[in-house]
Amino acid sequence: MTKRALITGVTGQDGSYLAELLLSKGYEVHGLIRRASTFNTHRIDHIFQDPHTPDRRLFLYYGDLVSSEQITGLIAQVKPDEIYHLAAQSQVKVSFDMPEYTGAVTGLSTARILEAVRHSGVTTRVYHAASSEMFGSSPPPQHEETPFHPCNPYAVAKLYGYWLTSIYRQGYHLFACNGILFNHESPRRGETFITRKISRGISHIRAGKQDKFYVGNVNAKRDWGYAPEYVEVMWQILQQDRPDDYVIGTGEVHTVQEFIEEAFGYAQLDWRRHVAVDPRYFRPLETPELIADAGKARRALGWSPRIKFKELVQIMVDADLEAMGLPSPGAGKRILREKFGDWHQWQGAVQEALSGLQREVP
Ligand code: NDP
Ligand code: GDR
Repeated sequence: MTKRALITGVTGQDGSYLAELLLSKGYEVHGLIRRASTFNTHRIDHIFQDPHTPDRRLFLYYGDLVSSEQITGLIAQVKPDEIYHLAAQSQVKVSFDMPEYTGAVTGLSTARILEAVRHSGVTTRVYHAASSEMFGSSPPPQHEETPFHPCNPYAVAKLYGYWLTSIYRQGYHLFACNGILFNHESPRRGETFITRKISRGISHIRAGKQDKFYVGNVNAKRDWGYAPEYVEVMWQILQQDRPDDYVIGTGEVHTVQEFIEEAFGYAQLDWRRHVAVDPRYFRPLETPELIADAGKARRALGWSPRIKFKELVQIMVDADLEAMGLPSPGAGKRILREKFGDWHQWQGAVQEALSGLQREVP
């Protein structure tokens, strides 16, 4: 039997990789996308299938998670075996500017999904994209039992979704799980997050389009991993016999400053000439240090990351240089080829599965 998955946030970094992974596993994938006046499907254009294609396995629907009008009907109609709830206003800095909106999307959307599942009578497994940001100022390393001390409106909204997921699991016996994922990055990372801002900035500097860019707090410490490996574990979490929550991260910590130095060094540029601090990027309150203790995922799921900090930097810098039409040092591409067989792991599988199908935007 073909399994059916519903992904919210399918146009985002994680949603696009997850859609590829599930298609390569033979799933029928249903994705919710926001209507925009410009195209917002660039991360999934390569897997898009024309609605007239027979036997297609990717279906896209317009819907916005600020309201439940679309999601309730969609769950009843699609009857997914698995729901991956990834959609969110995911920018921490923006959550200080838009705390109410962030609560409505990032927090309340989880209530809308869980309620829709509960009332639909559909037996489905639910993955909620929780976040390491929920740990906030709790000292590292952080694991499943670490107390939560969130430092921003985004983290508070995620915490609401986290607890609801736990409550619906216990109270209504839903197969509902929280993935407490630490920062994960890739060439598809949104351009305003710091890692991509750095790798993209380097490619613009190398192309002569820009001489300098500005950053905020360079002392913050983060545990950065490679996004395709993190969507793989989302899938694993929903394949277990029992629903549970898992911390996912590399266990390796670096400052933003170290990311800058590593990336510029790799591109053979002097960061001092091109990077400056602008307080406008400071946050009213910072999450100081996040380091995952992913021991439970290692023991229960057999999961451990294959890509660590330096490799991640090389992958991202290579990708942005090449996207700009420039030669790259090439170590990042080599790492992916050696560890995953291609630019990223599922490209071959997806292309084969979808070969011959027309590519268009919806
Ligand atoms: P992105 O910001 O790349 O993607 C967010 C997705 O949510 C996009 O598809 C976006 O659509 C969609 N979305 C936003 N608002 C709405 C809305 N109102 N209605 C419908 N869809 C909406 O995030 P990531 O892929 O990086 O992260 C996936 C999830 O995991 C998020 O919930 C994030 O908070 C969480 N997370 C991410 C981590 C990371 O390091 N990446 C770590 C821990 C948790 P559009 O394309 O139109 O903007
Ligand atoms: P984060 O990611 O807030 O950890 O949330 P981000 O890349 O935005 O910031 C990481 C750290 O870098 C510092 N920083 C800057 N950040 C941005 N965006 N831009 C800058 O110019 C800059 N300069 C310094 C930040 O202050 C911060 O300390 C990400 C998101 O994906 C969330 O959705 C997810 O839940 C968490 O990771 C885990």
